[in-house]
Amino acid sequence: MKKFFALIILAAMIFGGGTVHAIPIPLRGVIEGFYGTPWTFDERADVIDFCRRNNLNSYVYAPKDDPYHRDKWRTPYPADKLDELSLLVAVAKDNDVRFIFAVSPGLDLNYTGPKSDDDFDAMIRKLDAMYAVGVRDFAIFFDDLKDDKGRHHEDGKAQAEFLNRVQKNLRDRYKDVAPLIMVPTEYFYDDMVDGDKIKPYTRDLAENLDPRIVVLYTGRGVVCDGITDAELAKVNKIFGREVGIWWNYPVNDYPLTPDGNRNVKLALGAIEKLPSGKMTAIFFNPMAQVQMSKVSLATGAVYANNPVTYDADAAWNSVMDEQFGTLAPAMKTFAEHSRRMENSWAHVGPQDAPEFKSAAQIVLSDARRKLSPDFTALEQMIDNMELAADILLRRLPTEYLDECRPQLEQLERTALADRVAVESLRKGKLDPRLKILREEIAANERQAIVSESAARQFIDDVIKFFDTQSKSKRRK
Ligand code: 14T
Repeated sequence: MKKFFALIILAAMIFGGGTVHAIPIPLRGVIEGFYGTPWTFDERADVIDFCRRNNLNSYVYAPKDDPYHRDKWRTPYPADKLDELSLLVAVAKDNDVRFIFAVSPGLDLNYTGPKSDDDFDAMIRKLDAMYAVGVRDFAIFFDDLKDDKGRHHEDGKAQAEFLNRVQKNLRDRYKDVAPLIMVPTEYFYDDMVDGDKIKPYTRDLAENLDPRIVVLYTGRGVVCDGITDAELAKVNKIFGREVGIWWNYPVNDYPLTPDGNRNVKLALGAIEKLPSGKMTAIFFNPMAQVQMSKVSLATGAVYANNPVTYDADAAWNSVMDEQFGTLAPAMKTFAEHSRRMENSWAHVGPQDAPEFKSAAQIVLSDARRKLSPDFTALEQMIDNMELAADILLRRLPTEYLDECRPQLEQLERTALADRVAVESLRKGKLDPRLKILREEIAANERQAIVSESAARQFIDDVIKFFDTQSKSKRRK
């Protein structure tokens, strides 16, 4: 059946002069769902306006470190905070963007026992206060409830019954609330199954959850390298409905090295490798850095408005041109070195500077075989990096520069060291400045990471090349 529709669409594209009606994902937008300092009012209002301009229709309010969202979820917002939220709800309404209000009660929610009715009432009071200021979309999240042993203690049936009860209470009293949205405790596929068996929590949740409630999941892993249509279909089958996606790109709230800080690498690539088939919702989890998030969010908007025709590279190029105008060429060079998010468990985003990487590998393998390498392509790219960093440091508007100065300075240092690395290879002798430059880069890596597998890697590779050379000479 799916194949049949794909064929019809393909035929329409070929015979219909390339025009096919876009089928936007019904709920599409940004989820402020990251750990760390929440966005300010102005940043949120700016993002909501950005949503309207990019035909994204939802903003999900779920900042992990708003105490009233998670840690102290029962506590009503104090008057000043509620005022601010109500103003934001009005901004969303003016922009035709749904303001989806989320609560994360899982840390200490009582599903059963003497306190369970009190907790249910606390949740309803919390949501009612938001209804009163104009919110019509609600979400309840149960993610990240694992203890230090990596285990959780949630009961899927109890959770489903709690959510069903909330949903029923709201629908009975208000005719204009949208279906509830939820995130399970086992929110990525590999955590829902054990081999080919569905784990008890997920099975119980899926069996008991009101079919109208929207379920979000993040893919195979928490932060993973894409979702295929087949993978999505498996999760749809588990939950007996069309699920939605919580997409963890460009979010950068996790460290990339064991001792590393959060928010140090900017995810400036296109959204990619997402399904083209039907889904009910997609929400992109952004970075703390709002302006920098807009690159990938804008490509996400192109995707969400027409998943079938989405071309990640084309979208990325036109978004860059649109957002940066005359600075677009420089910004593209910078962004090419800052796209991939990778650590032991997170793997997402287009590879950093693949052309640099392959040019560097060719140069090094020539050097190892004692051929004289052609440095032209590599040097051209190094020049571009330095020029881009220089232009952007001088010309980017402050609100942008405030979010990427450390990374641009790191790009500049990396380009400088790359140049000394090339010079060393050309002379067949390691320039002693290279190790000093590498130290300088390393000293800044807790603040800024760029191109760690491409332009930054080249420095290590060249130093290693000379180290092994001098070792083998000594042996002779
Ligand atoms: F709800 C989920 F879909 C989800 O993604 N939850 C969090 C999210 O708030 C966070 O921004 C995101 C990226 O770090 O991943 C989830 O949080 C985690 C999960 C982990 F397994 C953070 C660190 C982890 F090790």
